[in-house]
Amino acid sequence: QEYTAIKMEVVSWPNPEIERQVNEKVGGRKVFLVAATLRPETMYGQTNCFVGPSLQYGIFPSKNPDEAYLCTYRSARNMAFQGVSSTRHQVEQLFELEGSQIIGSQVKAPFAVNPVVYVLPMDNVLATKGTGVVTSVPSDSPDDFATTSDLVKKPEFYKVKPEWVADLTPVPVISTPTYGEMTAPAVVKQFKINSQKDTKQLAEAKEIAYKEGFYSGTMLVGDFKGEPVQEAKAKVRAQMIGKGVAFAYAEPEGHVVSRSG
Ligand code: ZZB
Repeated sequence: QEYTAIKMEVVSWPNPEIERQVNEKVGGRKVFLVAATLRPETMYGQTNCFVGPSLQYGIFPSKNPDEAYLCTYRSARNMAFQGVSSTRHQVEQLFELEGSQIIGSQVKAPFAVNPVVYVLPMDNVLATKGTGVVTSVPSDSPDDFATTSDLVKKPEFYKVKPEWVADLTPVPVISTPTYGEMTAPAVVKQFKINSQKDTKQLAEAKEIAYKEGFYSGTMLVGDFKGEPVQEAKAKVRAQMIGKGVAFAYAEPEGHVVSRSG
């Protein structure tokens, strides 16, 4: 599985204590949350970033001497075999932290209409897939739309501050003939999905949204506005990698629960 790893630079930590601990261990390197995506062409519509609140994360030095990457240990190990890390075939962890400690951070969202977004909790983040960091595009990802809707409805239940969820309105990125400019909200409605807990319907909704976006979608924003998603996808990815805000990240076969189709 070939992902695009999106580098989301930390602009602020949720409290001075975690900031102090990170600075002490990571030194002069800038810290980036690294989100694995299969849909680089949707990055214009990022509204926030998700981590699993009870998952373990680490901060790992990049081969770029002024950068460090926050992701799961498992994904850092894969990166060490893909020429991303400071050391080859070997993981050096500078700092370990739990997802709950990252929530409320602000990170840069490259290429997004919203340049800076909050890190928020998602129950369904899998430790066994990608980097454990998921960038959220509620216009085109049913999981992201269901989860952001939950957070807006019940901020105290999810232990998020109201200001963290004040600006999660989906941004139109892709138009599809069946669902218009808001594919994920339309599919979520069609499948009568009420929350992120409706995992079975969400898996089906994701398949539909993937197919519709990829085969029939047209870009509404960015340098490839008006082009079919099928053509724009690789071009946006190449631009992001060229600008140094993303890199290729592959998941070894057999270690992933891959989607069908
Ligand atoms: C942004 C995005 C925008 C995504 C979209 C999807 C969609 P797959 O197909 O199952 O491999 N993801 C990545 N890592 C994880 C994880 N550890 N746990 C849960 N979700 C994860 O899924 C790949 C997609 O699932 C990734 O692409 C990421 O969300 C999320 F408009 O990134 B995506 C219709 C989907 N649309």
